[in-house]
Amino acid sequence: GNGRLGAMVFGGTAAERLQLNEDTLYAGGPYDPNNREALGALPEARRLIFEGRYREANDWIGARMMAHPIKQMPYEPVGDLNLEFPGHGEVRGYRRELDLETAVVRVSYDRDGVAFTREVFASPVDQVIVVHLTADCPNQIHFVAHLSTPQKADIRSEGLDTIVMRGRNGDDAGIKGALRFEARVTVLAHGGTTANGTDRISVSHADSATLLIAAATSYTSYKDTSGDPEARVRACLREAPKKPFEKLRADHIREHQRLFHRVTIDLGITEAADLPTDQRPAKFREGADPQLAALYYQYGRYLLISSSRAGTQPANLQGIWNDSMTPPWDSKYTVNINAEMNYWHAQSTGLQECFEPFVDMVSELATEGRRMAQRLYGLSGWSAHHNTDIWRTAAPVGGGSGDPVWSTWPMAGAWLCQNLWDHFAFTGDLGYLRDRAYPLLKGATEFVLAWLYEDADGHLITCPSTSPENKFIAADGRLGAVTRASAMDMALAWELLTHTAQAAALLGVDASLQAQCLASRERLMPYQIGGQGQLQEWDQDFREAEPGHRHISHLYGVYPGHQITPEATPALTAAVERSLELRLANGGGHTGWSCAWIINQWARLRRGERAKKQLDTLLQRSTYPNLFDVHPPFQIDGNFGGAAGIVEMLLQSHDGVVRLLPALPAAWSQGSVSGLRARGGFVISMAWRRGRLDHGEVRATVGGRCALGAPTGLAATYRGAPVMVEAHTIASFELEPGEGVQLQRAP
Ligand code: FUC
Repeated sequence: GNGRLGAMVFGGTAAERLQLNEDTLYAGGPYDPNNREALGALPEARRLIFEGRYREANDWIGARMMAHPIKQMPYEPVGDLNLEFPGHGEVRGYRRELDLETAVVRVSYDRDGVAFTREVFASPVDQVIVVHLTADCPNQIHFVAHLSTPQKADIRSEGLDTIVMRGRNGDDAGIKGALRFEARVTVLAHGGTTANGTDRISVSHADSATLLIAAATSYTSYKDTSGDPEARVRACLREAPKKPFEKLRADHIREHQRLFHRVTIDLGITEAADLPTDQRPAKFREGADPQLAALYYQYGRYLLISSSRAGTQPANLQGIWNDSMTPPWDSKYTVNINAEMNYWHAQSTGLQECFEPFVDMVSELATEGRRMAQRLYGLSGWSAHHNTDIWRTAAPVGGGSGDPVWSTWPMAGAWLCQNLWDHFAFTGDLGYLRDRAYPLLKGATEFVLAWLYEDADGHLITCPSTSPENKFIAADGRLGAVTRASAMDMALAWELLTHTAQAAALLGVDASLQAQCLASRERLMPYQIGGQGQLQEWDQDFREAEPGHRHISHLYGVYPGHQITPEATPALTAAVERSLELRLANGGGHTGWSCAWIINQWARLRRGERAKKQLDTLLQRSTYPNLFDVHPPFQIDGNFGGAAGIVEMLLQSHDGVVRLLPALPAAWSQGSVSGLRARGGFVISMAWRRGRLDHGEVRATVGGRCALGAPTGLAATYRGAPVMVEAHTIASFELEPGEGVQLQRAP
């Protein structure tokens, strides 16, 4: 992928299939799903909940407040480029690889003594997917190329070197398709002869061949579909064919490595690393393949670099690798965990640029979310419910009947703002904070302050409230989902109010809003510890319908939040541990993303062995042979959350302290990293041996105070002078931009 165009490259000998995606090709067109009957329904919903009539509240909300249509628009594939290689069935030495270093796929084999190589990459520089076919003897390249698609489209050849597909996107749930799209393939054969059929190009006896694939839609913005896809693909194919293949390839690799090379990681290497990747997860569990974790981590970075770049759409549930017209959960943006998880590793692994599409999406969603807040609730500010699509709709939707267990959660604004804040926290970029993040945080805060509701005890609560996506068993034995003040809602409000107050203070604006945020934060319904010692999920200690539920929404305050930490809140930390144990004992963590979230939780609780065990599970149980995360067919969030979890075991910075090796498992007793990022704009490189830091450096980019600690202590050198940092203590260093602290093993 190049952020915008993605291809699944299937490999093979007699046939190759490139399954193509373009990041704006969703069904439907701009639409307004906000339910016009909803306004005015809220007081009755609240009354029912306060009377404990949860089921009735659920039905009331389900009948009156849901979006029309009740579902959003699915992401759709462009189609396939098919290559046929007559006579290539039987070959020797077949090898297929994806090189993460170069972002090039390579298929190679030997047929009748001729070595064939096929290379494929998606260039972010030239905005084309490039396929290059070579053999080690002249005149050996014969193939037929044609396009196919599940879309409504017309496919035909143009001249001897071009195949064009022109189509329209699908209608869905009564929303008419408003997009046109075009895919165009240019076939450049070197030597040999070229012929065309109505929809195909064939090449015989060439020495080599290069195919350039461009695709585009008429999507211009979430409100405007009037672009010209033909002009767009022609523009991509104007310059690229003039470049020699080697130049296309070198430019692609340079741009990939600009991002990819920012971070290195070494967790040890064994012979298992020589095995084909699909055989490695089994060795990982035995502890025999620590390099697989490092590979998984870099693969997570590769996938984000490939699916999210400045100017593209953010990575959706399947990144840009969806082959279905009706993908699971529409392959769109689920914002009650999945879309946010996609970016958890962006900051810590040096991929700040890849985060830009997320910021763009949130700012557009904020516009639609403001309209939703007015229409549905009559409230100011903006928010969204648990899903959005490329048309940036914010209203409550759900599968089938739109059950409120999913939909009744107007808190997505707060969660999305956590990612926005973190981007500032990691980069220290005040311009970004002022111009982009703060207006969005402020708008989300306006909504949350208006949404918070004072209960009889004077606490600020949310009502209706769900704990995504869990259900409880009410006193009458009936299932409920909608109640008051879920732990997650309170945690989201706490984090948002904290960050908005901090941002306003840093920018020197909105003094009264700052005060209001802090005052309201103090009045939020506090966490409660339930009868099993667990962190209570809802306002009452309900029994859970599904004790092993995949969501651990109530633990938000540990990760990605930072309200609960072992130092600041030991009793709550113990309750979180208990909650995790209970979830896991009942089969929790069974989806890839859930497993990945739990890795991050254990790491924040400084439980390195538990985090590692969960990572074993992720790699063993929730990883396909190509290392894609399992949530059938595939969901990319687990890849990203898993990569974030690996960082969290090695480096944390959420509580104002840069903590080195906070949750290092015994299996990784020796290793090194370079280029990791911590909040405050610090860049960390370090090596460790026998589970203790050996040497390293913390370097400031923006400068400021760096509080630093490690469980085994450090010998630091600061401005030429030695500073001992005892185990479990924290030392502070004032750093200028570019200045560093050198670290050595404590004696
Ligand atoms: C949430 C999860 C599901 C799935 C979907 C995309 O609804 O509960 O497991 O990940 O998002």
